Amino acid sequence: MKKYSMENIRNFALVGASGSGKTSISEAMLHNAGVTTRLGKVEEGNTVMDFDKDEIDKKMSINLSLANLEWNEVKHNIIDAPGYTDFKGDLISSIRAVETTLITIDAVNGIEVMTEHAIKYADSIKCCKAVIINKVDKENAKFNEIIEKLSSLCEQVIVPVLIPTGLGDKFSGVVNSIIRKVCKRGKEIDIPEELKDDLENWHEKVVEAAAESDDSFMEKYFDQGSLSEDEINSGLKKAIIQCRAIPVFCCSGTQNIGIKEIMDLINNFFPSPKDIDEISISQNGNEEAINLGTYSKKVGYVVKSLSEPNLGEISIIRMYSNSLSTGDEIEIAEKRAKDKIGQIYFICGKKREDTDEIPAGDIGGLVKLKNAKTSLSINEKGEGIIVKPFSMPEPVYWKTIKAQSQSDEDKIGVALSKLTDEDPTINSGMNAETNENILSGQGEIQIGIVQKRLKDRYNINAELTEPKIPYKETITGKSDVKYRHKKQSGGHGQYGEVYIKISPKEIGTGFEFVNSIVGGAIPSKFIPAVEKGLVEIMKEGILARYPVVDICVELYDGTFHDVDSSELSFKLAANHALKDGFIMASPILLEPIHKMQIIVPTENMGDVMGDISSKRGKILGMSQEDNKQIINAEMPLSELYGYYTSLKSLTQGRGYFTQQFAYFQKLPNDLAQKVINESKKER
Ligand SMILES: Nc1nc2c(ncn2[C@@H]2O[C@H](COP(=O)(O)OP(=O)(O)OP(=O)(O)O)[C@@H](O)[C@H]2O)c(=O)[nH]1
Ligand SMILES: [Mg+2]
Repeated sequence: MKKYSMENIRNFALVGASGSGKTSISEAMLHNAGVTTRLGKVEEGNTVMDFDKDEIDKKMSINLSLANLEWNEVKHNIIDAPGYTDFKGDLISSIRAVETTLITIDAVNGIEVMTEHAIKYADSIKCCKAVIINKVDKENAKFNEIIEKLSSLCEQVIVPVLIPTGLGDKFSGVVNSIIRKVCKRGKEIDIPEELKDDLENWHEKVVEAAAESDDSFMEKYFDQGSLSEDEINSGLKKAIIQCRAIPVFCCSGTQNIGIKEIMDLINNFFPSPKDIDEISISQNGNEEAINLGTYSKKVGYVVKSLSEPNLGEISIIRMYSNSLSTGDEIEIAEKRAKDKIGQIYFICGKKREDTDEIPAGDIGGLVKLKNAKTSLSINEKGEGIIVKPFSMPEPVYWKTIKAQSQSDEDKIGVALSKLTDEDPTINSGMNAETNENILSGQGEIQIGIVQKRLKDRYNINAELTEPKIPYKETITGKSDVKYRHKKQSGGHGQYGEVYIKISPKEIGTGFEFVNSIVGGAIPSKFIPAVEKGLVEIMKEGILARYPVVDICVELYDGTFHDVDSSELSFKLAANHALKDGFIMASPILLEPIHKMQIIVPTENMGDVMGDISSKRGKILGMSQEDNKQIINAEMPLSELYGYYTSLKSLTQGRGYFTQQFAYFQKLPNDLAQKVINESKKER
């Protein structure tokens, strides 16, 4: 396998909304570079990147895929990231592995939710950006409007570099605003008259962006009003690397028009790993940066760990400094766990090619490492360097997952952990309160794929149901009760009597036991048993089998029997006393309330706000950002579990939200009654 110096490598990730054409564009690139002999089609399920069975079935990417090609002596490592919102984890992981985020926009749909996510994520880790407006061959395709929207959305200067000769069926080639030439199928043609004025304006933008990247260029530009061709080229590249400018290209991925021109521009203007000499890291909790020019130890990043029937068990790794070779001992920083490097490959879709090392700046595949999980960092022992630290999005979709047989139940834990290894936005874990295995993630399709892969890969049948709500029980009133536990029917009897006062405590302050026994009314050796009995029944729940919280129980009197009293008798007496006293103290159910930030297009705001109120939600405040409304709200968890689906339908998939647990509050009586009846039925 040919080796490339760092200057001759271009790592970029195709990211953006689902259906915008990322897989089709990478397919055209691979075809132009001679990696394939014919142009595959997503519809026909024969593209290089969408090789997974589920991807072919759904005609969309589900996992990020990697491929490499050579274009005029330069190696392109292309990551094709899935665009569906459920697969945000792979979008984030892709952006962390490359120098340039190549954001794909559908010329008909324009800027979508995932376009904005991609821009936000790339900005948050200072990754260079470029934009491709794809599908300009389609009816109703737009170009200038999208440029305007991008200008209002991004801090950077938007520099149109490849402009369509026309839109829809008038699209036949691209106009390059740097060299002021029109290219049709790789051939330069004369500039059509009607484009000449616009081209001058676009070219001016290019020169301005180049000038702003360097003081001496700026000076010359002010003095002479222009720059030389070399200055324009080096200035524009600098502006891209400084994250000051975003070049915009246009093309048709399926017609393979404009793609070769884009590949040339990637060679000339995208940063190589050598151009980015610093990466942000965190080490022992300190956020800092390492200089890749001077740092000599091994630093790498697990872009994706995959167990793929076609590809096998593979960890895709981006190396930032030093290199990885077979036999190397490494450490997974986040886990401080060791691993040993086995066979190494360069990856092209589902194909892999043996190689002996992954050098700094390159991306390759390893036989799956034991501890390497998507988005973790690779170091030398003891370094503890986390590459480009990033917090994964909180879950917005939850299901209870249950194996349908005991033998499947025994296997499901290991299988789920393998599947969550692949995508860190998927979590599975027992909810100790409801005793359910909860699978959470970014959406319906993602969780559905997990269920399907349990079946396809591990032959496990698992059912997905709505999770139970971890309600709590408490009281609002007081009661004063006594309970005598007495079993004296010959032989060793049982006897214990307790007098307790029960009162409510502030929500969230927990349980308090007060021992006010005087005069040995109850021998002190039995007092712990009383408390144990209280705690036991509190765990089990009284009203509807949910944990009892935030009460104070004062034990102030009791009676005992010299022979028949025991820890058990007093535990049982306390058990029953609390059961009776709790019911008499105006018991209520508490429900978990989550705070949320909901981001929706302005035009959907009215519907979304109405929907929040209909779900017993509370709107705390609102703010506007560009054409979006940010709504801060609170909502009961019981309504939040289904919120992903309703927000999707209210906003046609353009709304999204984040959420965190906030506090517990009283569940309204009518709903509480339903929960109580439900638990009675279950009992
Ligand atoms: N007319 C036209 N159709 C295109 C073009 N590019 C892609 N398509 C079609 O758009 C659909 C989606 O293309 P994909 O390449 O799968 O899009 P994607 O961005 O990879 O989508 P996800 O994998 O879901 O993120 C397919 O039906 C393609 O044939 C284009 O330039 N012009
Ligand atoms: Mg795709």
